[in-house]
Amino acid sequence: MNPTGEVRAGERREELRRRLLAIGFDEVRFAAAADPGGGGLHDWLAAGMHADMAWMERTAAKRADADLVLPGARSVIVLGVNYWPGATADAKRSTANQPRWARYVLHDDYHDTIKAGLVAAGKVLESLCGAAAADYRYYVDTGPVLERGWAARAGIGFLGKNGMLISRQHGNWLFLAAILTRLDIAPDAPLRKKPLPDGGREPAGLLCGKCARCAEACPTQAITAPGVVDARRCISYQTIENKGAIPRELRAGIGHGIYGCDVCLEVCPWNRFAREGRRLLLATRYELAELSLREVLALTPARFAEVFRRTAVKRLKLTGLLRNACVVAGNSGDEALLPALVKLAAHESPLVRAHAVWAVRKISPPKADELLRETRAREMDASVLAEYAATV
Ligand code: B12
Ligand code: SF4
Ligand code: SF4
Repeated sequence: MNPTGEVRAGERREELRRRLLAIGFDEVRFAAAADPGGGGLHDWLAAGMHADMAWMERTAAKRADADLVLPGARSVIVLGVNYWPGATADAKRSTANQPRWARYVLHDDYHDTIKAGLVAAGKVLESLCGAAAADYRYYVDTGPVLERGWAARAGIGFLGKNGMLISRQHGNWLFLAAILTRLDIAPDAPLRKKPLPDGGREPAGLLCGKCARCAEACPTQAITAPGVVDARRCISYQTIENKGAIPRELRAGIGHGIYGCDVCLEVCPWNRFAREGRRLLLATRYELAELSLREVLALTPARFAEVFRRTAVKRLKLTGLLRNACVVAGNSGDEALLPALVKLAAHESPLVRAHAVWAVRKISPPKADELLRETRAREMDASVLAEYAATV
């Protein structure tokens, strides 16, 4: 490293990598910030696949070009954190008829815990590189940066047909983060051997071969082409990002998935190389997977705040979680849940009421009219009345 902020290959660059690994990142690699890489993003947005995530549209130009985020950016430090829980903990994650949580959410919110690592990484950068390193931007799913594209560019892994950044060491189970800097750091090589194809876009499915397990397993057919996920059909979007009603035609596909979806990740053969994560930047909350559906359906605002404190679930809010729980209950076919669902059909939120009505009618078409007689008589909201009238 010299006073102009050049960090060429060699001892100093490897010292930086060593110190960032020691903080708790499981992958630390470097990419040159020069070429924009948003070709795929623009097509995806033009097709409306971002659903109502308007913030994706607003920040599209920045996402495609690091220079618009940090003028004069020269390098991207791309970081990965392995969150594979190991086979034993994973086996406990869900049993039949238990609500199923995406693995990533069974931690204190990773945006917070990994951010602490990024703050520490910034200090390392400053101490190693001095004034030239002082201005940088760091993100962990928190900024306008195409994290998977940069990770592929830096050689952390390849973009799978499921859209995920897949690592040969960690499979699909890597959180990604990025630091944009004006330092000139010699880049690491990507896994592809050929120059980049169209518009700086990393090829999807580089190491997938003929495999198509992810697209075949997706319960809602959300993978429309290799590497392309239509958020409108994706259970992860519907159960986390969508604040409104879950489209009726997608509810059955959600199965037991109460928050997020790991189906296209867990079927991937590259996971066989994954080892249990070190979790230096994570705090596990595996006990959440043991909550029964009955407990979730009975959550009060106070209990919700207590159970999901510090987790990403708190952003969904109680109404969002109850909405999802009603869908899972409907799919379970479990008549023992009917009393809890009938109670939720009188909930103060029309969103919860609508999904509770759907669930009661799904579980027991013959009993539904009788069970819902009172709530139906009192119902004034058009969206909920539509659920009473719909075919299930
Ligand atoms: C919006 C979003 C979603 C949306 C849309 C998903 C999607 N397909 O993009 C929804 C809510 C559905 C979602 C779901 C999930 N998400 Co999400 N999501 C994001 C977010 C915020 C933006 C992704 C994005 O830009 N999408 C638009 C598409 C078009 O872009 P893309 O998939 O990144 O791929 C493009 C780039 O790679 C680009 N590209 C190609 N070559 C190059 C080269 C360069 C240099 C550059 C810059 C770009 C580039 O072109 C590709 C498109 O063709 C990122 C965080 C971030 N800031 O990047 C997390 C992120 C992608 N999600 C993540 C996770 C964990 C998930 C889930 C697994 C959560 C779950 N269990 O429920 C699912 C997986 C669904 C799936 N199969 O993709 C992780 C993925 C980690 C990994 N190893 O890949 C991320 C990176 C968050 C993080 N910091 O860890 N997500
Ligand atoms: S996360 Fe689930 S719904 Fe979304 S593409 Fe993957 S398998 Fe399909
Ligand atoms: S499941 Fe198969 S096709 Fe899908 S990402 Fe993994 S290797 Fe590629």
